[in-house]
Amino acid sequence: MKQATEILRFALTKIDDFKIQGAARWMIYLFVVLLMCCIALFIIGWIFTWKNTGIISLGDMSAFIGEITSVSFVAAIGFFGKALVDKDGDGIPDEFEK
Ligand SMILES: [Ca+2]
Repeated sequence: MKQATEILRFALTKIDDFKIQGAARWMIYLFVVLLMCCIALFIIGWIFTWKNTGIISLGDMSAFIGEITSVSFVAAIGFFGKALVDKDGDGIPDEFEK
């Protein structure tokens, strides 16, 4: 758990390096937190099911891996990555200024 908080802290300091403020920044924070919570919940649920039933659900894990490597998921990550770029430093992501 301590390692997870270190990773989260590192990710947040990396986001801090970008010149982006206001609602867009909080939207990205919210997205990252919600995404990490969903992934953690799935993994916790998967382990809980494994412990209680003794059955390793490879189908569920395979579907999960398929989902997080899917085109739409990667596109969403790419979109939020582009939303962090603010080269002129006015607080509005350059992608939204177009
Ligand atoms: Ca800008």
